Amino acid sequence: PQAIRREDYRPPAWTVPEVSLDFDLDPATTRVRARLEVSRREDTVEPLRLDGAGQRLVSVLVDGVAINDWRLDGDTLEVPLTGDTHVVETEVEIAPDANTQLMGLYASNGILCTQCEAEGFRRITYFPDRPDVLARYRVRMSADKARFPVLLANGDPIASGDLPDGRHWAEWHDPFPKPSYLFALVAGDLACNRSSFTTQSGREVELGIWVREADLPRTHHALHALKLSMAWDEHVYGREYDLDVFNIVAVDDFNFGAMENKGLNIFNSRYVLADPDTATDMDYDHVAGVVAHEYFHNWSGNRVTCRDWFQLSLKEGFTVFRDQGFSADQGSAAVKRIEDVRALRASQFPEDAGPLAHPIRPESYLEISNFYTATIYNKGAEIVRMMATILGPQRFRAATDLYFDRFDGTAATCEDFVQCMEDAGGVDLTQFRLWYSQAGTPRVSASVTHDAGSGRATLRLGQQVPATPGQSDKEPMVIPLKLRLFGAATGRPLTDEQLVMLNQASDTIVYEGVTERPVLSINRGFSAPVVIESDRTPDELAFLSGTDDDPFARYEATQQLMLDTLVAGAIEGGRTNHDAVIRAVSATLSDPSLDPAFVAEAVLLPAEGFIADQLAVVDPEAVFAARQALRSDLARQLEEQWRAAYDGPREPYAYTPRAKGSRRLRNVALGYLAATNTGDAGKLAFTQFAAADNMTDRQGALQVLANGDSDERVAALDIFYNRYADNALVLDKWFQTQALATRADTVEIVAELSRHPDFSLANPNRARSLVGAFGVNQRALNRADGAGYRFLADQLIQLDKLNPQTAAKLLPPLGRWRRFDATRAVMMRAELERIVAVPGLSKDLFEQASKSLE
Ligand code: HT7
Ligand code: ZN
Repeated sequence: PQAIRREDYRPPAWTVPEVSLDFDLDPATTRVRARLEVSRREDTVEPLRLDGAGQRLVSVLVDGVAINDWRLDGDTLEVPLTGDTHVVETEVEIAPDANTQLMGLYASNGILCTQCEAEGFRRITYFPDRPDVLARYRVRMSADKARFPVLLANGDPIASGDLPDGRHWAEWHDPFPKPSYLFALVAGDLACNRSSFTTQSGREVELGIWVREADLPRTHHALHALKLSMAWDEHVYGREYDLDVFNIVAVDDFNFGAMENKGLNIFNSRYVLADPDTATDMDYDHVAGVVAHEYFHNWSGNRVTCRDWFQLSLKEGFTVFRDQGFSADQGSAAVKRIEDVRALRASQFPEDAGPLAHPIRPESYLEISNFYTATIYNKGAEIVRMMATILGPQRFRAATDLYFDRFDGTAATCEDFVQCMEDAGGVDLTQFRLWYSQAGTPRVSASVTHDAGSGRATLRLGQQVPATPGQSDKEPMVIPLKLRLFGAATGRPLTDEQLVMLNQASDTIVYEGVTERPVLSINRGFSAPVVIESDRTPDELAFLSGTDDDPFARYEATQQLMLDTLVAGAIEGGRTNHDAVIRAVSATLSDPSLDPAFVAEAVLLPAEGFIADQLAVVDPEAVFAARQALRSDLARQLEEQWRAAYDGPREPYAYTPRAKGSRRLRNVALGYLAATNTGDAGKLAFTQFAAADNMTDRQGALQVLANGDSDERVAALDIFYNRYADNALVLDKWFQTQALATRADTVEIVAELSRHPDFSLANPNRARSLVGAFGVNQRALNRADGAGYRFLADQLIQLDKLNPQTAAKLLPPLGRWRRFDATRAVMMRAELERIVAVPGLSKDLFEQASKSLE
C-alpha cells in the first residue's frame, strides 16, 4: 500500500459548494443519487476526481446529459469537464446489510446508519472525500415506513410525506457547509427522549435522544449531560449551538465511541444508555464525557474543521481538552486529573515508547483510521493544556475566541491554532511547536541540593527525549513545570508555586534563604506530559504524600513511592521493604480531610503495565508477583483500616460526587480485603454482589470474585449472566470481567468464552470486551508458553475479515516484543509475521503489524 505524506498536501482542484443526495433506502440494496455542483479552482486543468469504494456505479450525468467518457482509476471516478462550473450527477448501488466494516452506510440491529469519518463517505457515493471540501447538503430519504418510521439526517428537517407503496420520505437541509466526514443519516424504528435548550441568545433548540423504545428509560443521564454541556460551552468558551435541532442516535454496532456529525451525533449505545442497575459510576462518567466531547466538536471540529487528516489532533486534542475541563467542573477536578493521567500512562506512554510512536501531527500514514490514537487524542489534549498553562486563563480564552472567529467555516491546521495562541497570548511558541513534530515522552531529571550554611538550594533539571521510529535525534522541548519547595522539618512551603519553562537540555535554578532541607514537589497538576526522574528518597515521597498542598502531587508522590518499591521488587525477585508504602497508605486512609474519591485513587497500586514500562526487560511474572506481594502486605497490615473503610457510613445510591466517592473507596477496600487471603473474602464479595442495588457495587464484587478461586466465583458469574442475558452492554461486562481476571488460567477461560454462543466478533463492543480486555491483561497475554499471543493473533486474523479497523486497534499489545525477554520476543514476532502473511490482509492490520515488526 502507498503511504500518504503530509508534505504532499495540495488544495483540492475542484470544490463542491452544493450537494443533493437522494437515498432509496433498503438494507439489501440502497440506491444513492448524488447531484454535485462543482467549481474549478483557478488555474487547475485536472479532471474532476471523485473518491469511491465498493459501490456499483449505475450512471454519470454532466449538466443533465449521460456521459460515457468517465473512467475508473481503481476506486477513483474521473470525470472530464471542460468548463469552470458543472452539475455532475451519479447513481450508485450499495449494500448496507453486507457492510461488516461499519464504515459508510450499514445496518445495526435493524437500524440503517452511517459512519463517514475518516473516509467512509466514499463508500456511500462518489465524492471528493477529504476534509477541506466543504459543501452544503440537502438530503432526501425514502424507505419502508413500517420498518423505518424515523428518517433523520444532518441539519434541520424540511419536509416529509407518504408514498403509495407503504414507503415514506423525508428531506433535511444543513445550512452549514461541512466536509463529507460529517455527513450522517439514520433510518429506523426509534423512540425519542425529547427536550429543549434555550441558548444564551434566547434561541430554542429541540433536543432528541433516539433509541429503541425499551431503552428510553436509560436515556435521561445522556440528555441531562447534553444540556450541561451546552450551558458549559457557552459559559466557558462563549460557544452557542447553531441549528434548531440536535439529535443523538444510539446504535449497538459502532467502531468507536461516538461521532460528531453535524446536528446528528451517532453514538455507540454504550455511551448513551445508563441506569443504576446496568451502568457503573464509571459508565455514567463516560456517557457524560462522550456526550460533552461530541457536542463540543460542533465548534472544535465542525464549525472549524481540519484541512487534512494530519491535522486530526487540531480537533481531537483540543476537544479532549475541552471535555476534560467539562468533567472536571462536574465533580472533583483533582480526581478527574488523576484519572486522565492514569489513562495517559496506560495507553499513550506505551504507544510513545513503542514501534507505533508518532507525533501528534504525523508525517505519513497508510490508513488514517490507525491514527485515531491515544497520542492524537490524549497527548494532543496535554499539549493544548500546556499552552493554556503558559498563557493563563484569560489569554487562553482570548486565543480560543480568536481561533473560532478567524477560522469559522474553514478547514484549518494545527499551525493556525498555535498562531492564534501566539497572537492573542503575546507569546513566542516557536520552540514549543516541537511538541507537534517530535514523538516520544520526554524524561526530565530533577534533583535538589541544599547548603545549610549559606541557605542556598540548587535545583538541577535536565531533559532527554528518547529516539522513536524515524526520529533518532531530538531537540530539547519547552517543558512547563509547576514546582514548589517544602521544608522537610516543618512541612512549611518554602516557595510559592512557580512555573519553570525548561527549554534546554539542562538548567539550574538557585534559591536563596532556604533555612531547612527542601523537598521538591514537581510537575504539579501534571503540568507537562513527561516522566520525572528524581532522586527523592522514600521518606521524602512519603512526606509529600502526606503534606503536599497540590492533590495531584500528593497522589503522584504516593504512586512514585509504590512504583519504586514495585520495580525493586520485580528486579530483586523477592521481598523488598514495603514499610514506607504501608505507612503512606495508612496515613492517606486515616486522613479525615481527604475526599474518599481521592483516597480511593491514591491507595491503588500502579497497574502492571505501568510497572513493566519502568523495566529494561519485562518479566511479567516478576511484575505480577511483586505487585501481589505488596498488595497482600498492604491488605494484611492495614486490614483494620480497610475494614473500617469498607464498613464506614454508606450513602444511599445516587449519582453524586459524594456517593460515587464512597462507593469507589468501598470497592477498593473490598479488593484489599480479598487480598488478605483470610478465607472469608469470597463470602464478603459475594454478599456485596448479592445485596447490591447498583451496578458499581455488583461489578466491583464480581471482579474481585472473578480474580480468585472461591466457591462463590462460578455462582456469581452464572447469576450475573442469567440476570443480564438480554442486555448486550451488561453481557460485555461479563466477558470483560473474565478476560481481565488475574487468574493463571485466564487464557483457557477466554479461549472457551470465544466459543460461547453470545460471543461474536461482528459486534465491536463484544470483540473489545473479550479480545481487547485480554490484550491488556499483562499476566494472561504474556504467559510463558505463548498461548496468549497465539490466541490474540488468531482472533485478530478472524476479525480482520469482518472489521479491519477494529482488528487493527487491538494489535498494539503484540508489538511490544522489544520490551520482553528473547523467548517471548520470538513468539510475539512469530505471531506478527503470521498476521502479515495472511492473504488479503487489510491495509489497516498490515500497517499496524508490519510497523510493529520493524
Ligand atoms: N471524531 C470521531 C472519530 C470516529 C471514528 C474514526 C474512525 C472510525 C470510526 C469512527 N467513529 C468516530 C469520534 C470523536 O473523536 O469524537
Ligand atoms: Zn473527537
